[in-house]
Amino acid sequence: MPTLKEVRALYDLPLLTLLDRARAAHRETFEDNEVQLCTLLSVKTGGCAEDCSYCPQSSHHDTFVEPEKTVSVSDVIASARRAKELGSTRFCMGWAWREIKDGPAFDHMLDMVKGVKSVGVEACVTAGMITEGQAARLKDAGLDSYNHNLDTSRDNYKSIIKTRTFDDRLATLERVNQAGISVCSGGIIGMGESVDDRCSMLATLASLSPQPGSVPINALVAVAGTPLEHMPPVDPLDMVRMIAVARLLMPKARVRLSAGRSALSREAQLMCMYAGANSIFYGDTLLTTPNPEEADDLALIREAGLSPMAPAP
Ligand code: SAM
Ligand code: DTB
Ligand code: SF4
Repeated sequence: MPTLKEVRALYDLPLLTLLDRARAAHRETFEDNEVQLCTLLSVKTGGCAEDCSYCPQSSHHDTFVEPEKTVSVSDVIASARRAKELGSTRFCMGWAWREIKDGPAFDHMLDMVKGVKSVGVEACVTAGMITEGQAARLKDAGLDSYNHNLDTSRDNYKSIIKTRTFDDRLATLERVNQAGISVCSGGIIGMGESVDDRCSMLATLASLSPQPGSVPINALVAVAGTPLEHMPPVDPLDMVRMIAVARLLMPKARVRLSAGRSALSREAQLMCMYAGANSIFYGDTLLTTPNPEEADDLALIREAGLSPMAPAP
């Protein structure tokens, strides 16, 4: 595991030196100028039992999100098909659950994964804690990746979430890895954490074996009614540093410039990509909060000469 001191030394490099190093690491593994477009769909929205301070879907906070009826298997597959037509090569489905319970809802999840795979895109699920048996069944259904973010450092975890522990999180990631599903795990900045908290989270992510195949870096979307609603906006250069350090520590991972893009200028987004981000969520809504309009993203991609990642043959 890289030590906190080592990670902090990277984070504190002069920004342009950090960018040079991250970019060199990036180009060793990835196609230059390529960005993967991912579509997010909230299959089960709101009413979650966990108390994550940042989350508008927690039943502990009174926000604009109202619990909604779960999306049907056929509607999920139809939206994956639409996403592919629009150029996405990865389809990420979210459930506002603390954990997966066996039964009809889990059986539907398996059918959704099979259906999404048959469309010909990568399938990712994020649905809270899972057991060994459930991870094995998801793998059999063809799931490529399971998202479960560490969100913050071990030390800061208790101040953000009280209904589960950092070790619960790591145990789920271990089960995902054991089942042979690629781990997608990252975190959020802008929740009042220190720079050491950010670096410590990245050190833990980089110490997973194997390392995550996908690392989403989110800037907090401060939602009215959550305990973090008054957090000041993230400095875009902090996103750039986080992404560059993630790229250096996990050179083979797809680093995703995730929530918070609506608050970033085009220049800041491009700087994040220069630092090693090679994926964005594409579509005007994340799970429940706004994301840039498709047309604006397409214009940015075109004007910067980026190419959306091509679908697997
Ligand atoms: N319930 C599952 C879980 O927590 O693992 C899956 C869905 S949850 C919404 C997925 C991730 O979204 C969280 O781990 C968190 O990183 C991110 N997220 C949620 N609310 C956010 C916010 N307001 N700003 C930025 N990221 C957020
Ligand atoms: C991730 O790290 N960010 C995405 C995805 N993984 C599931 C979700 C962001 C959610 C932002 C708040 C919302 O829209 O509800
Ligand atoms: Fe529930 Fe996930 Fe939101 Fe936490 S982040 S409240 S577990 S939906």
